[in-house]
Amino acid sequence: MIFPEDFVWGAATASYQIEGAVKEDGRGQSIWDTFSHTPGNVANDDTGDMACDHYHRFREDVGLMRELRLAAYRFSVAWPRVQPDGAGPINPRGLAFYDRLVDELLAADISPYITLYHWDLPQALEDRGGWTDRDTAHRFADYAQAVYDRLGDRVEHWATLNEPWVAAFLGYGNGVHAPGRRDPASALRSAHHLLLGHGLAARRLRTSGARSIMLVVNSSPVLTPAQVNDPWAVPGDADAAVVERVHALLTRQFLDPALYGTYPEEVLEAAARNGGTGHVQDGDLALINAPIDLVGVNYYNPCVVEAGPGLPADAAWPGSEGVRFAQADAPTTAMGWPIVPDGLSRLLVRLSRDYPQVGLMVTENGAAFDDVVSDGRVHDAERVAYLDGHLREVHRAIEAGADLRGYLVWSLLDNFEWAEGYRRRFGIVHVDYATQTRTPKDSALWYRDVITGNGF
Ligand code: IFM
Repeated sequence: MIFPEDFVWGAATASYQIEGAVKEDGRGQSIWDTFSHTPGNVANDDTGDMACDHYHRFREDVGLMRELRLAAYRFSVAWPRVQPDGAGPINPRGLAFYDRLVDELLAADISPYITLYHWDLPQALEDRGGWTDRDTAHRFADYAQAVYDRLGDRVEHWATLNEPWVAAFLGYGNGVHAPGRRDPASALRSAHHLLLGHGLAARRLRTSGARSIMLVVNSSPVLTPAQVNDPWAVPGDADAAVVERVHALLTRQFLDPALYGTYPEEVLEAAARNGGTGHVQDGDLALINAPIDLVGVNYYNPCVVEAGPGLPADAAWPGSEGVRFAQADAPTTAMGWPIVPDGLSRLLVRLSRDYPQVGLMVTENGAAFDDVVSDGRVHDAERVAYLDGHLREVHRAIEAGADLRGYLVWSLLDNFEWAEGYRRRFGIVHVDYATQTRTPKDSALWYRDVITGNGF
């Protein structure tokens, strides 16, 4: 099972999850600093204050990437490091960190893939309304420009946003993520302003000369319980209707505006029932529909639903009235997420048919398990099986015609898993948080061999 010659193999991380050094070199406060320091928001009241101390250990971490033969490393830039208040003066010491990191990666022959926004909004912007405020989209474009001006001479691959669905609907909808607001209308407004920020930033990047621009979404195939184990199962009319509605709320809400300049009816209806559509101004959709090259797909598990007549909308899913979110009949990871590898090929094939104008890249895929170090090794056989199963489905999607450019495992390192804190380990490299010792798990060594052979 050999992958295309130019297939890109790599790993991904995000700033707040690994960097630590939250008060260093002029970094401003982010919404995740505020949120994690508010007791009760994060398991064990963990915070990203230290995380993997990557800010000081990035050279060691790049060394690990080189040993694992990664060709690409996707990381995010912390907006409050670069622009402490989210507007106004740029902090050169913050940018200098990413400058050093990029140079270290290039010296190791690893391509940097930069994500400009992976959820650490400057707190000063949140104090002015955060993503519910249209102005935040314009501030994001200015910040993107500042990062590009410093790194664009060496970095080819740029992603604007990571998982805007999560930022909007967990951040402003059910409040499980920062900033912890719970209001469906705010979540829908935020989703639109995130998209507007994407469009404005993508245009600035393109005009400045960026060669490869990407939007990264968390996407899942939406399936009925019967479809999880039987791809040929045909749902009844009521189930089929909720499947398509949830697909529109999860995936089309972001990719239709970005790639076609339109909103699905289901999203407009949800907005009409939750505060109205006044935040969508004339010309916005044309701005959002900026030319991009790739869609990044973060896949972990399918979304399983069936008709649930009379049920109210879930707090994270405005527009989901009458939908029952169901369990998949499948084994689960330590997150309780069902393991359904062929969900990935089903998803990739559908996305490549619905959006043929862009290439696809799996920008995150991986799993948390309860790993233990023994005699300097971590025998994470379950993670190896998870990655093996999913990579076979990536290959299957390519054979079915999907224009798939690469695969980035989530994550390089165990790290701060948002509301779950440090108790969930997604890394292929184990991190002992007390000593900051890194130990490549069996999955890292296995992945290195897959990369070396460009397949199995
Ligand atoms: O850790 C997160 C990441 O920040 C975004 N995608 C999903 C991962 C696992 O939950």
